Amino acid sequence: MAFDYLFKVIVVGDGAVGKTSLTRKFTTGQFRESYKMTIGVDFSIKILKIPRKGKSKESTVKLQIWDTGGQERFSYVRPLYYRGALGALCCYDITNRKSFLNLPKWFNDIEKHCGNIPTILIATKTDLAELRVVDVDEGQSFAEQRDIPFFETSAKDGSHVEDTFNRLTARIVDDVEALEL
Ligand code: G3D
Ligand code: MG
Repeated sequence: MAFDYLFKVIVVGDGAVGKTSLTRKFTTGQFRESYKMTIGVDFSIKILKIPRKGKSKESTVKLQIWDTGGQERFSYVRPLYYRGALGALCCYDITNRKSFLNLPKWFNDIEKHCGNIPTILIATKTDLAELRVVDVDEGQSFAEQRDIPFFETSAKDGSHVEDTFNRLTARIVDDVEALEL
């Protein structure tokens, strides 16, 4: 299929926050089906149509989504994982405070390897409301401090999964098209 752009994006965050589940839900529509634990660096592909401001034609984007099983913590894999990424989803789990407290580390890694690329803060597992330990307000204010978008998602019920990837992709398209002008 013809496409206007090919973008690499990365999904980062602590182990077990739901990075693979989010990516699989978006690319296959399924949760906890036919998916293996992430072993090493893996990527999924999805074609998206992004409306363009003030133009009738939409942009077709082939999104290459990189997801890892934590191996990016090893110095020899990390550059490969981050190299060429044009956007990032930085994830924490609303039922795991440590994953929220570790966010600055992930943001530092993105900045160190990719510079100032479009990044979105993602809270995962909102279907587990009774197990929530990180309030919406905390995620919201973290995102506001960094001036980035924030979405609360669930790979299980699909809540805001499409929105996150569409928003990130639209931001990258905006950046690229601003450069082309
Ligand atoms: P990771 O890729 O960040 O390491 P995974 O995380 O996608 O492998 O998910 C880790 C565990 O959390 C998995 O459970 C997965 O099913 C669960 N999970 C991921 N997203 C959600 C969600 O939105 N809702 C719920 N309820 N669970 C989720 P297991 O039991 O397989 O370890
Ligand atoms: Mg994984």
